Amino acid sequence: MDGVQKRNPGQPEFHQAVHEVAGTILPYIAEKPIYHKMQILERMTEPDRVVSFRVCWEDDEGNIRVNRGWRVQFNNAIGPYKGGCRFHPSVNESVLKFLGFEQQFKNSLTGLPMGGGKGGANFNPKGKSENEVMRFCQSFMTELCRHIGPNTDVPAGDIGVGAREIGYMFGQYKRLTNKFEGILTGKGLEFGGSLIRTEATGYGAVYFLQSMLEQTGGALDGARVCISGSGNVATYAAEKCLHLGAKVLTLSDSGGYIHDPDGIDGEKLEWVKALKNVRRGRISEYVAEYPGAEFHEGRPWSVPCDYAIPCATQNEIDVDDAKLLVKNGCKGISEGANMPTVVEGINVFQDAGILYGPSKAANAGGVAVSGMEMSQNSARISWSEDELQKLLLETMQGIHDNCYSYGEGKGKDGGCDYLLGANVAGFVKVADAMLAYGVQ
Ligand code: NDP
Ligand code: 2IT
Repeated sequence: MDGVQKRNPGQPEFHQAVHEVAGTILPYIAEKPIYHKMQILERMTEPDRVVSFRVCWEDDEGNIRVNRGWRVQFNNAIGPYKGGCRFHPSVNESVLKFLGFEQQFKNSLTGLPMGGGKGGANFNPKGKSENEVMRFCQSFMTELCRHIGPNTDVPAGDIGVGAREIGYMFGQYKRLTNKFEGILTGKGLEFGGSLIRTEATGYGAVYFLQSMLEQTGGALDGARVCISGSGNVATYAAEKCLHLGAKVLTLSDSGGYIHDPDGIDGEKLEWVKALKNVRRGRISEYVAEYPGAEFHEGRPWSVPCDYAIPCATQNEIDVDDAKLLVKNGCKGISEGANMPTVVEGINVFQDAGILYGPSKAANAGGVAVSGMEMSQNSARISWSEDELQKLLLETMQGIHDNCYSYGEGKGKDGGCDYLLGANVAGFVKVADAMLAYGVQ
C-alpha cells in the first residue's frame, strides 16, 4: 500500500480500491509464495498504460471548449481490455484508475475472456444540447479510435454514456476507419447491439441479491427496497425488484431522493425512464406527478428498508449511512454502482453480519452481456432474448457460487464473506494467466 500511495499521489479513489482488494488478497497469497515471488499483486496495481488526450469541441454559441479524455488500459492478461466510458465533471485519473483496477477482477469473475479497462472524460453532459453532445462524442472518438479495436480494447457505457452517446461514437469510428466492427458494446440493436444489454447491470444486481438470499432463506417477495440513482442501473434494478414482488421505495439523483411510501410501481418507473432518457429531467419532478411521494435533498439511506441497492456512484454510502441502514433493519446490500460503500461502511455491514454483495460481483451482469455482445459481433449473429435472459441469470448465479466457494464460512458467525470471495475468485484467473507469461 505504501508503494501504491507513493507512486500514485493525489489519487484517493485508486488507493481505496487497491486497499479493499489487498486487504483480502494478501492473507490469501501468504500461503502461495509464487504469487508473491512474481510480484503479481504489485504488477496488477500498475496499469499497462494510461492514455490522456485533449477533446476540443464547439458549443452552440460558437465557443471553443476543451475537455480532457482518458483511456486506462489496465490489464489484458485474460482478454482484450474491456470496460465502460464515463462522462462526468468529477472524472479524473484517480477515478478511472479505480474503475479500471476493479474491472480486471470483475471481468475475470464473468468467466468470459475480457481484460480490464476504463475511460471517459471530465465533460458534463447536463444542460448540453443534442448537437453539443454529438460534437463532443465525435471529437472524443476521433482520438480514442487509435487506441481501441475489437481484439484490443472495447469500451462501453457508464455514468453519462448511454445509447445516445454510444451511437455517436460508433458512427464516428466507422466514418474514420471505414470499418464496421465490434469496437463498442451497448450499441443500438440496428447496428450490432445485443438484446438485454440495457437491462443487464440492474437485473444482474438483483439476481446476485437473490442468490445471496437463497443461502440465508430470505426473499425479495414483499420486501422493501431502497435504490439510489435513477439512471440505467437504478431503473432496471427497480424493474427486476418489481418482477420479484418487492416494493421499491426510493430513487435519487445528484439533487436528492424521492421516497414513495406507496411504492414505485411499473407505471411510475416507466415515467422515470422517460423523464431521464427522453426529457433529461430531474428526479425532484416525480413529486409533482405523484403527490403521495416526498422529495428530500441528500441520499436515501435513512428510509427504513429490508434491502438496499446503491446504483448511483462511488462512496455514496458513508460510515454513518451504513450504520443507519443496519440500525433500521436492513438485511442485505447488493452494489449496482462501482465501489458505492466506503471501506469503513463495508466493515459496518460485515460486523453486523448482514449480506454484503460487493460491486465487482454484484454489478458484473452488464459487462457479462457486453462480452456476449462481443461474441455475437465476432460471429455476425444475434441471440434471442430468451437465450440471453437465461445466460445472464446463469452467469450471475455462477458468479455468486464462485464467490461463495472462496468466502464460505469466512464471514461473521460462519456466514459467507462475499468481499473476500469476489476478490480472490477474480484474482486467481488473472494471476495465473500473468504467471504463464513470465516477467512482463
Ligand atoms: P447513469 O448516468 O445512467 O445514471 C447515473 C445516476 O447516478 C443518475 O441518477 C445520476 O444523477 C446519479 N449520480 C451520478 N453521479 C452522482 C453523484 N456524484 N452524486 C449523486 N448521484 C449521482 O449511469 P449508470 O446507471 O450507468 O451508472 C451508475 C453506476 O453503476 C456507476 O457507479 C457505474 O459505474 C455503475 N455501473 C454501470 C454499468 C452499466 O452497465 N451502465 C455496469 C456496472 C456498473 P444525475 O443525473 O443527477 O447525475
Ligand atoms: O462498470 C462496468 O462494468 C461498466 N460500466 C460496463 C462495462 C462494459 O464494458 O460493459
